[in-house]
Amino acid sequence: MAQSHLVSTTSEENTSPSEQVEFYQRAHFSIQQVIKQVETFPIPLQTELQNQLGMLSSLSLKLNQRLLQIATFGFVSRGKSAVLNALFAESIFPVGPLNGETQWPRSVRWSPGITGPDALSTLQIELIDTPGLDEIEGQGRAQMAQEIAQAADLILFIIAGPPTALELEALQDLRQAGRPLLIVVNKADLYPDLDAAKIYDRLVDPSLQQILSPQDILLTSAAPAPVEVRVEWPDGRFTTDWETPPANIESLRSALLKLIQEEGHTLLTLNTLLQAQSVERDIAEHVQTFEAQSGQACIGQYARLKAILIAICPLAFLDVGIGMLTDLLLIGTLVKLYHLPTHRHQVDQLWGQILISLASLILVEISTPTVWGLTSQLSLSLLPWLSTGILQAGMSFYGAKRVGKQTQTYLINGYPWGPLGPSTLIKDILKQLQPQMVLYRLRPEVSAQLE
Ligand SMILES: Nc1nc2c(ncn2[C@@H]2O[C@H](COP(=O)(O)OP(=O)(O)OP(=O)(O)O)[C@@H](O)[C@H]2O)c(=O)[nH]1
Ligand SMILES: [Mg+2]
Repeated sequence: MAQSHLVSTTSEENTSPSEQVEFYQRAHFSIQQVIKQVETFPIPLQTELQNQLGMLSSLSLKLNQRLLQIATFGFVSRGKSAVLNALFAESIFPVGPLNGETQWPRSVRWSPGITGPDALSTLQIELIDTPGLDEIEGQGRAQMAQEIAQAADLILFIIAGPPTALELEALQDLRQAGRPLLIVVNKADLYPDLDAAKIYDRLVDPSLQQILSPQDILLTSAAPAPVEVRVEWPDGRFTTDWETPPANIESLRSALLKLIQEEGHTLLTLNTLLQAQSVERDIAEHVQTFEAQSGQACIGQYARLKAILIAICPLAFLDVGIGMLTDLLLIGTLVKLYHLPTHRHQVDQLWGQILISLASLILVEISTPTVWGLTSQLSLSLLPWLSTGILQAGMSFYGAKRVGKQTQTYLINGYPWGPLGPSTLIKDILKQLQPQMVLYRLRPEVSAQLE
């Protein structure tokens, strides 16, 4: 059944294979570029960034292997492990009635047994079983489950019956993190009256209804409870017996395969880039802290130099030239100091800052005759020269400080925004999303992570 469903949806592929390959290559190149860049940093800074380098390497490996990670997420005893076992049609993960049966995350490769030139055959799929979110003894374990869910490309949010208030809260958190998810309503055998529309109505928060559609809510019975059956014997006797019905997981299986088929590549690339973006921000913050003192000293030196040169230079047009030159030198020195690349976007913004700094200087130059007039009326011979000098010096000092501060900010914030930076690629992927995609509904949340 899943097979025929897949065949019918292949033609609806949302991004062309060449676009998918292009995004992969760009994402891969983007991560490699940062790794190479960090290797040019001073050795003590490189040592500080070992964790970040490790994360970038594993992201690069994940992309190379085309490894799509799907994690279960939910409170204890909802049947997270049972659902995965039913997908595998094998008892791989421990299942039990006691809360906290799963103590550590475990992952297993899943091949749904479908071949063909599509996403399902080019992607490797890993299913990850996690401990319950409300693991009583293990705050740490619940935290671990959160981290895994954040790193996964797709989440199966498993509930049993109607969602509780706490489950709705956890869903909200996932929404804010921009995680794509399917809601699996397990133990459906115990709730015969329940359907997807009823669960959808329980998502009282409109923002949750925005990211989910009733099709993303799937009812399953991964390990149905035994049912009592009446057995009629040839001699006319009736006895009762207990029978365990087979798992009913087909709706989840086909929805999952359809999603992987249509959006698997995009899910993998987008999520890898989101993680790479956060690692790059972290790197930029480390660089800033590492160079904080030198950066301040450098800005101070250039600001003083600019102020002195402009104060003693008698010619107005030379003042403007000196102002521009020192601002440019300051930017150049900061760029070298921070070892971070500059991009067109940042350069344009910095030109804006330099122009503001020059404009304020020109304003002082223009107002000079007025100051001279006033002070000479007061017959103070040296005062005109002194007062304009101080005014120009102050303005130049302040202007250079501003240019320096803005350069620091643009270098740090602009780091993931290079032409091949993860933020730029994420923006490009968001533009390609089609309205029928699950990811399309998450655009506001993903965009919020770009800011
Ligand atoms: N009736 C019914 N029981 C189920 C179903 N799925 C799982 N169970 C039972 O629910 C209990 C918990 O299942 P698990 O798969 O261990 O649940 P879990 O969410 O992995 O639990 P933890 O690992 O403790 O967080 C077990 O006793 C299962 O037999 C189902 O579809 N119907
Ligand atoms: Mg479990």
